[in-house]
Amino acid sequence: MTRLLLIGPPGSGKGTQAARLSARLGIPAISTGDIFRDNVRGGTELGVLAKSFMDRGEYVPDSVTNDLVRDRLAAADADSGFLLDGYPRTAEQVRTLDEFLATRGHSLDAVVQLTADEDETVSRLLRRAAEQGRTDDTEDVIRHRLEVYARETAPLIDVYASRGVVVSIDGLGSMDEVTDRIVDALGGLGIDGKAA
Ligand code: B4P
Repeated sequence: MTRLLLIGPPGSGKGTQAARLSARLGIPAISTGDIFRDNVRGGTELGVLAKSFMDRGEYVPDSVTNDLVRDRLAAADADSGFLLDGYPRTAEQVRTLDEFLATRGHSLDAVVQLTADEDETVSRLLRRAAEQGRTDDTEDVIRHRLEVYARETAPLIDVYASRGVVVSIDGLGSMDEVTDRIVDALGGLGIDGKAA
């Protein structure tokens, strides 16, 4: 059973690597960003609320996000492990996740930190804006997302580092190179994919 999370600034490759690792490790990738975007597309109440925060580069309120993730983690397919992508992002979300796992006698096996400098992340997100037209990928909103990340989320890495579970991975290079680095680092911890 493998329980992982991926953490890093917007554009560091979390969503990209989560999909690849999910396939390699045979565990569901749970992306709060994807869940919010699905709801925006579906025009649900949650989607309308989430969009009002996402379009400004702000985090969706903890109360909403925590309820959503608790429900998702309680689903049967997460029993055999999971890879959280983009959650937790605040100290309150860490507390909620800790509590959820502790009541089940579980804990995280590893926290994969993806690093990438600001010039690279901004240029990746502007490229994605040109290709996909995501409404939160305009330059002003991207800069704001990076500020919010530095203020709210970057400090969480120290929290997990003090528990000895952080694996820091250089997110620069090709997508395949980054995947190989993560797979190697997890392999060193005894966390292996189903098949090579
Ligand atoms: P997310 O969906 O998590 O968006 P993100 O931080 O931009 O990362 P993403 O995973 O999409 O991008 P990636 O780096 O993989 O969150 C969006 C919003 O949802 C947040 O701003 C917030 O409002 C809300 N939200 C989500 N979770 C929340 C939470 N827990 N609490 C509150 N609010 C929450 O990829 C970026 C681009 O780089 C892609 O185009 C990709 O193709 C490219 N790329 C990736 N790897 C590359 C490589 N090695 N080389 C070149 N390009 C690469």
